[in-house]
Amino acid sequence: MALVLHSFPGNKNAFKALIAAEYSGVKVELTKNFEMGVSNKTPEFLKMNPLGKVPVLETPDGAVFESNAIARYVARLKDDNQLFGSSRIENAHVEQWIDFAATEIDSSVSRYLYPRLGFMPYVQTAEETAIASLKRALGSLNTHLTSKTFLVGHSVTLADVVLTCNLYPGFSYILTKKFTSDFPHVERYFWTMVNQPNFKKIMGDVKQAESVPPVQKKAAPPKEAKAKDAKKEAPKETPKPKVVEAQAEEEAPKPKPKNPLDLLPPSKMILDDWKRLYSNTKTNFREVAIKGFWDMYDPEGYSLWFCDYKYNEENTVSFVTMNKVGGFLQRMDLCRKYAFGKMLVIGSEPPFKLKGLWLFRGQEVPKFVMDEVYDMELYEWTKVDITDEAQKERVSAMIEDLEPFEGEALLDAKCFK
Ligand SMILES: N[C@@H](CCC(=O)N[C@@H](CS)C(=O)NCC(=O)O)C(=O)O
Repeated sequence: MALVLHSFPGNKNAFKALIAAEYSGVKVELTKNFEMGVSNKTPEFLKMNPLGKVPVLETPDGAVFESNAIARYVARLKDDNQLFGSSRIENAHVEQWIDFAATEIDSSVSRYLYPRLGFMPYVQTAEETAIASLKRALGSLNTHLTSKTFLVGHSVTLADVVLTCNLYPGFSYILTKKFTSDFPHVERYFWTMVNQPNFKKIMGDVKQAESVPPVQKKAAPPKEAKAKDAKKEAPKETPKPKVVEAQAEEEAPKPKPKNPLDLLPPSKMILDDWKRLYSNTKTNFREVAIKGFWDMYDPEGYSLWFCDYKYNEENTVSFVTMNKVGGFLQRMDLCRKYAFGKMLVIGSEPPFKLKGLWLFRGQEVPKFVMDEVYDMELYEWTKVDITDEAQKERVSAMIEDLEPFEGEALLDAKCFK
C-alpha cells in the first residue's frame, strides 16, 4: 500500500520524498484535494505536525515531518540503498551535503525569494545579505562540482535529491541566467539532475526564471499607529512653555473619522447573517445558501463585482498562484466588516486564471480598499448587472464553487468572509 504524503502539489519539499521513492521503488502518493491553509490546520493534521507545516508523511508506524527526514525514511525502506552512498565516508558526505543544502542554499534562496513573492516583509539590506550568502554557497558548490557529475560518488544520492530540490525554487523563480552564469558547474549540475528520468517524472519540465520578481508594493503603516508611536517617543519630563502646550492641544490627533461606509443609509441585508448562512450550509447549497443569498441581497445597500486578474499569463506555478490569492485575501482583512468574496483559481494546466466575485457595502468598490490593498489594481473590476440572468447565474456559480466553471476545472476556491 502506498504511503500518504500530505502536501500541495508542486512543493519542492514534497518532491524530495517523491523522487527518493522513485529511486527506491517505494510507493508514495500525495493526498488528494489538499488545501493549503485548511487541510494543514485540522486537528488531525496538527496531531501529525503541531507546526501545521507540510510535507508530512503518514506511515504505518506514525507520522514524520521535516522533508529531509521524510526523504531519508523513504530511502531507508530499500535495503542497502545506494542513495546513502556506498561506504561510511560516502554516507558522511551525503549527510554533509544534505545539511549544506538546508543551511547554506535553502535558507539563502528563501530569504531572497520569499520577500519578493510577498510571503515575508521586504528589507533591502536583508536581501543584499541573502544574495551575498547565496553567492558564497554557490561559489563553493561550483568549485566542488568542477570535475564531478554528482555530489558524492558516481551516481545519484539523496544529497543530489535534496540539493536539487532546494535549488529548484531559486532557478525557477528568481535566479536568472545572468545570476547563475557565474556558477557554470552548478548550472550544468542542476540541469543534469532535473533531466534525470526520476526527477523529471516528479518535477516535470523545469524552466529558468527569465526575470527577478519585482518588489511587492507595501501598504503604508496605518496613520493611527504612527501617531501613537510619535506620542510614545515624546520625552515625558520636558516641561513645555504654555504657548507650546496650547499649540499642541490644537494639534492633538482628532478622533478617527468614521468610515464613509458606516454613514450609508442602513441596509436590510445583514452581512454577518449571510456569512453565517454560507458557512453553516453543508448540504443542498444551491437550494439553501444560494437561494438565501438572493433573498437577503439588497442591491441598494450593496453591490456585486466580478474581478479578473490582468496578468494570468504569469500564473504558471500552481502553489505560487494559490499563495498570491491567499496574500490578497489577508490584505483584504481591513474590509471584513464590509465585504464578502470568492476567489477561484481556474484551470487544470498552467497558466491558471484568477477570477473572483466580491460583495461590497455601497455602490462602488470602496475607495479605502482601492487605496490600501495593492492587489486591487492587478484586477479588472466589473459591476454585476443583476437584471441580467446570465450574470446572476455566474454569481451563484462562483459562490457555489460550481465545477466545471466556464468549462474548466477549479484548482482552488477561496472564500473571504
Ligand atoms: N523545514 C521544513 C519546512 C516546511 C515548510 O516551511 N513548509 C511550508 C510549505 S513549503 C509550510 O507548510 N508553510 C505553512 C506555514 O508556515 O504555516 C521541511 O523541510 O519540511
